[in-house]
Amino acid sequence: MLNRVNIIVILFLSFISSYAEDGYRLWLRYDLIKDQAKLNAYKKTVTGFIIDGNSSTLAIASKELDNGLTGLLGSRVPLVKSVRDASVIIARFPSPLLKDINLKTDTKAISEEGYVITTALLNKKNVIVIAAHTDVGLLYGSFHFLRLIQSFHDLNNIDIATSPKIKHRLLNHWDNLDRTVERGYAGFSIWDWHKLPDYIDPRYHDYARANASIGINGTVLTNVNANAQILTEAYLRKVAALADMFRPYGIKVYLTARFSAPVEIGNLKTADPLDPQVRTWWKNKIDEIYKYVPDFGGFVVKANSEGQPGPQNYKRNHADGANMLAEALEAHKGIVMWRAFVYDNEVPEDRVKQAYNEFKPLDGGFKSNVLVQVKNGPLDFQPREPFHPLFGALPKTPIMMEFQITQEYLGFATHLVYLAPLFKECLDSDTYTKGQGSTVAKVIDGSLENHSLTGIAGVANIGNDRNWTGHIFGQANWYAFGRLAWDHNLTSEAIADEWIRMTLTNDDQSVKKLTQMMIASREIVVQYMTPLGLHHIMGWSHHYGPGPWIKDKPRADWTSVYYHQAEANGIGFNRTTTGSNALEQYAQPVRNRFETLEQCPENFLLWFHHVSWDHKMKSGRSLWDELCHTYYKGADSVKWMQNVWETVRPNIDEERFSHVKTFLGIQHKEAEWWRNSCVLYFQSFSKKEIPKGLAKPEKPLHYYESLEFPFAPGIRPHW
Ligand code: BDP
Repeated sequence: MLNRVNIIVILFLSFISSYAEDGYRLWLRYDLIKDQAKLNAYKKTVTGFIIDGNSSTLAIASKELDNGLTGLLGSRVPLVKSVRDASVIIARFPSPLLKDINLKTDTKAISEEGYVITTALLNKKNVIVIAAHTDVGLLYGSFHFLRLIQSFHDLNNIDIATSPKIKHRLLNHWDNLDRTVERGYAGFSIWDWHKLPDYIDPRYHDYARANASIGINGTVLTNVNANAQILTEAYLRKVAALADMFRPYGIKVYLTARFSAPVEIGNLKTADPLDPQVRTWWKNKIDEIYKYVPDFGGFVVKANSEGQPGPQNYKRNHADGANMLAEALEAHKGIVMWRAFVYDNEVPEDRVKQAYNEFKPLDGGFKSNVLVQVKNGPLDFQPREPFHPLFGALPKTPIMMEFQITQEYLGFATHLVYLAPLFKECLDSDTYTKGQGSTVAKVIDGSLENHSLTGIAGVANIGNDRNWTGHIFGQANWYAFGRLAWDHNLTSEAIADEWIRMTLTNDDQSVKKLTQMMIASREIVVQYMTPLGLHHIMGWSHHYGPGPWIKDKPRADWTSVYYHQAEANGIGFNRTTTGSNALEQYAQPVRNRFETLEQCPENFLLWFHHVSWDHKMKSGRSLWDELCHTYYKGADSVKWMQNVWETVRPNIDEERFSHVKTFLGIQHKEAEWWRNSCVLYFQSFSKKEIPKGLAKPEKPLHYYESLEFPFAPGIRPHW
């Protein structure tokens, strides 16, 4: 029998589902489960929940469970007052609600943010217990519990105990105060600085929910190319409003510190980190920040890189700069994330070597609340790079990872590229710095060198587009970053499976096909953009589209010809002992593996070697033929992705189906554009025919070279 409450719920649900499927709800959709058997099973197990405590964090958990369970199960799952009426118990250890329950898990094994989700017997009845040491742990556990139902997990005998492997799991927004986003392709910044602090956009809550659901616990609000204005009183009030809003979700705010702020907003004549007045200025400024934001997380700093000011302007080093800020932050338990993305115009050295050269001598010289933030690869977020040689090379310094979620070099927001395989490739790389098994993951989770201060950052792909990330599948990259930040042992496949089930469909066949497509998508983009170890051959400045012909710019290492070195005899950057010897920065046997042409994996060939066009590849083809075949294979594979997408049509709503379909069309067009441009351009050196069976590009090289995109999104503004 339908009672009144249920009728209202049903009306409400049909109202919700009549909303356009514009992607706004991300993976937190909570639509009614269509599989009747599953629905019945969950309805039987989940009849009412109880939460012990009443903090604002628990209020969020309660609301999420209420909305989520009601949506998924189609009728209200009440928040009950007595444990006798509850089938799901959410409580902090040692709660009175848990006193008669024998938990299977040793609660000591769970860290502050961790949680358990387990089944237990209470009064001869099976109950599900979500338990943690903190309210935030319970919030994370509640999201996980909802995820189990969203992705059709069996709740009988469930027994999960999980804690994050990395302490600081942050998004880095490259957002400017005028709301443009550097390298952002999903609209403008979601931070509406003008209306803050008074107007709190409801969207901030949804942003926080999404982050909390995957365990992200910090957000750096501002661009690494920093503006000192953010440190003025007017802006600190705005930052405080955001921090207050995010706090119950377990999210701390961080800012980027412009090194020259004491001069720009403090009226000092210098920003020299050893100058007592400068040190006092920063100390006072930091004390002031903590008055507004008592749990302020700390600073990210880009210094002496790409024109940004830094300690080297005063003949000091990176440690001098970082330590000055760290000293003032220490009293408040704040941290400094000092970026290692540095390269110097004056140094005529292979750019990929410069960060290591500058930071290696500083190991042991940083204060204990400093992390050195290192990009996954030594160049700059290319479709494929080897791992950065700094991982494992600074044993006395906590090193944190910086991944780029926004697709600056991966087709912007219109290309479907699932990034978990790229992230995993780096995390799973063995640095051998302490013998076999010294993976990058172990460097950044602190286990290799026993560091307790650990961190990971992802450059956000979020903007004010209705679907947050521009491409529906861009959401998967935000999701995957958070999941891997929590547990880098998860596989790319498992994360894709979860995301698809929560976001798109629970149809097993479709999930399987989409997982395959997502996993393949990373290699496909490498094939049609930068195969066989090519890198940095994109369009000038905006980085949109191919630009292997880029040369004669103010800096050689901002051009493409510097990196591919194509000439009549061959192509590739020699980084072996006979070349720039960048390989000397890696430990053995990594170095040897890359050093010899025979052993070097072909997907890194042109990263490390300059190779003759006639070089025989493993396939038996010449390098030239292989290069062409790979470009064509990549572009053709996008057609395969389009076909896969067509096959799942019956299980996807019309609106998101056609969004993705249209974007795949753009991706295919652009993949062919990349292929044609690169093959024709490199042919002008190799002077060889495009192999038989591969269709000739429809336009001549000069056509592709003539294309201009003055208004491509994401361009850096003037700082
Ligand atoms: C490069 C971007 C540039 C960023 C820089 C950085 O093109 O906009 O400022 O990285 O990470 O990839 O600082």
